[in-house]
Amino acid sequence: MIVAVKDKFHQLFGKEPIMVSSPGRINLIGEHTDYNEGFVLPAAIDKKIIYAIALNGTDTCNAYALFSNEMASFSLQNIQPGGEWVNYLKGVVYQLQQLGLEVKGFDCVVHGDIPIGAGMSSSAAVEGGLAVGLDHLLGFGLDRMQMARVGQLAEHTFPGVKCGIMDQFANLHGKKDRVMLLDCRSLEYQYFPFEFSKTYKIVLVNSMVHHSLASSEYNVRRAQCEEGVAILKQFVPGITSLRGVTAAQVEQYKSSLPPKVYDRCRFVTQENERVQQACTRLQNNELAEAGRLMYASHDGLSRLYEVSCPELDFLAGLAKKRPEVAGARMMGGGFGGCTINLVKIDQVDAFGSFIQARYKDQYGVVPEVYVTSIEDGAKVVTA
Ligand code: GAF
Repeated sequence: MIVAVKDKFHQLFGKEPIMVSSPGRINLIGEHTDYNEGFVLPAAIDKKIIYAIALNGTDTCNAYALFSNEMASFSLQNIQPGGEWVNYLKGVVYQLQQLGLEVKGFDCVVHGDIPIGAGMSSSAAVEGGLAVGLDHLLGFGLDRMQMARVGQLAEHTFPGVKCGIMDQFANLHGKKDRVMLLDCRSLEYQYFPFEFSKTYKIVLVNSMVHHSLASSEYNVRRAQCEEGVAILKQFVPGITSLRGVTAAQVEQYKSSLPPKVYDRCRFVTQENERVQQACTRLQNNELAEAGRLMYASHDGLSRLYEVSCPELDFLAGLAKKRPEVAGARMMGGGFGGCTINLVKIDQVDAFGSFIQARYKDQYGVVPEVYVTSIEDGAKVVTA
């Protein structure tokens, strides 16, 4: 893929670019906790976005998407939201400008193999890749957390999704064969060796469902959590997020919370506890216990947070019956996309064929199956 992107860049712009590889991410557990200042357990993976990028000495940014064979251009002055994939690029440039950095015009070609809308965060990969490329070309000297914040704010201000920091963090901090425990309040993080990779693989199963309400419902969930915090503040003084509340406290103040808000708060506080437990279990290589926490996470996402869909429930339910699967759940924002499954290495092919056949019988569609590996975060590479 890198060679194809570079060749296209030469053909279109006739000069030498730098190349950036920017990964998608998985998340073992800790969903919808990031914007509640909770815990997440993500990793960067081998699916990626590739950029070829060079400065062009003008005030215009030209971007060619190889996946759709489209050129889009925008001026550095007065950048306004609009467009599909190019909206993410505009958002990044705009947010770099907001930091007082002098962005210069550039030409780029972008391509990738992260399935769009599959919950593997192709958007954070587009954002992080551009931030890394521009930081390298223009010598901004931004650290990785600053770049993650640029991507997150780009997402808030341009596509308008009020996302947390997990996806951009994972994209920019990933390390080969390591999962990361991120505390989204302090932004402290730790890398853990991916011990279970000796016996298990992370397999993603794509439901092939893309619900258009994903972004609007995402923002609704966030608002419901904020409503919960506003109410719970009366009883737990000084809290600024659901991170300051335990699942037991949510139970204690249940009668003061509207039913949906209660469910959302219950899920988030329970999920935070699950992430910490799962982390210990994974470090001790207690996969059956870690797997149980993943199934419990799915259950909560489906019943309490209501961000699953029948297809994802079906996939998680199928996995739960299979002895070769330690744990499975829906992954990412929800309303479609992938399940993440921990599958015994020697059973990966059998599991893939089984789940494809059963899903096709049920929904008439063959789900794509991706056997992933854990890789480094976004970086400049040589072609
Ligand atoms: C999306 C968001 F971008 C993340 O910030 C996170 O909230 C996730 O949904 C759910 O855990 O990927």
